Amino acid sequence: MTQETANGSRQVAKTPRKTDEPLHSANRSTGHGPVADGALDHLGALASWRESDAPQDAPTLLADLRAIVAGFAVGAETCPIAPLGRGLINETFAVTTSAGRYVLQCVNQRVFPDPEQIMANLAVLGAHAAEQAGLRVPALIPARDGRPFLRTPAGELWRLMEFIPDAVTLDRLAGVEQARQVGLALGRFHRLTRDLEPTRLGVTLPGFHRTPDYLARHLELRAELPPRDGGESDCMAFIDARVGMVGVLEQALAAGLIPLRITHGDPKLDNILFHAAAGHALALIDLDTVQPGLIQHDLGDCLRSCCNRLGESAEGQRVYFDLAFCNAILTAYAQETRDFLGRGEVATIYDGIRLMPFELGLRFLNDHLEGDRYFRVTHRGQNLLKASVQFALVADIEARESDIRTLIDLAYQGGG
Ligand code: GN1
Ligand code: MG
Repeated sequence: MTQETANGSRQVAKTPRKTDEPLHSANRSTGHGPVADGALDHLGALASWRESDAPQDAPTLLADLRAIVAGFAVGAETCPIAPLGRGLINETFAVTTSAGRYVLQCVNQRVFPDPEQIMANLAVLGAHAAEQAGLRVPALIPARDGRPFLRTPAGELWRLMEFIPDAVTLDRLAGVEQARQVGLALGRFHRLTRDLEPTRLGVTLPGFHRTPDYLARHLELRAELPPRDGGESDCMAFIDARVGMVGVLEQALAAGLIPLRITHGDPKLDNILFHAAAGHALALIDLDTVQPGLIQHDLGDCLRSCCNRLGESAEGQRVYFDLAFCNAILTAYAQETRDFLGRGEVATIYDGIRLMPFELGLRFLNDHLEGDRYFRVTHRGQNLLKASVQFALVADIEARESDIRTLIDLAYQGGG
């Protein structure tokens, strides 16, 4: 996957000016600093490290945001525009106007080479959802020129979506009933998109879950940059011991044992909306990576996020994979998917559960080695820490392999 689509004009457009209040799509829960100063500290720390490091995101100015909102026909803004969510890629804001509440988002074009393809996919998905009760795709608000997005003179692509009311995201799952809701939500997504021919959607992120490509990139980086500290060396040794498994899903696909389907691509807990009062899952959001893929990727990604109860930045604690949550998610997921998944798909679910945290660990480590250009970070070393957390999760999954396989078997044998 290309990570080199940095757009010079974007950097220029986002250079903070002193005359207005800057905003940032900060991480509320981690207290990720909101403004320009934090970004500059971060740069200072990097300067001693490697010259090619560039700021990942400079803050967007409130005045810019107001001008962008005015490009959509949604009435006058009535509340301050506020950063929303904890996404690591796009910038996201909540906007309230006289016409209602909305989610405003800038699509990160260093990550997504063709954001118009995302918007085209959303249109196909939205039309499919209109026919399928239960599949919720947030409505896009057209810009004043009628297009479903707005391009700024600097080339940024912004979109405005309906704000789904009474919905919340969860930092962590509080219990097995919430875990069950996660499994139902993902299973329903796969069930309701199963009759959508995968080729109707374009590829928005080429090679997104091609684990062998991340390994190949890793080996290139390693040849250029030998490990500089114990953390990097430990991660590299962990990877070396597992190179044999990275192609397991590609091989199954090539052998015709598993099919391509429509996948979400990023069904981590943050991307699942729950009803604030009733607690049931309402929708999967963050649909940019909906594209042809493998259900094992989605299930593995969802489980690595939801069953790691300490979170992606679990510093100094023993990372583990929670089997009770895994069981609740798998059982509910199987309830929705039992009648259409093939035997080969069920037989490779464990491979996906092991592979996805491994792949994410590789991606975090590669980004660390490349100078934190892809994932938003608050400080140098964060991607390395996150890589080691994912690898610890892989080790725990491996230690519990037979239990996890039993849970998969039970889920798919069970009735109802
Ligand atoms: C990114 O943008 P966000 O936070 O939803 C990433 C996922 C990772 C996730 C890890 C397009 O998702 O693949 O699993 O971070 N999305 C992309 O938190 O790379
Ligand atoms: Mg995402």
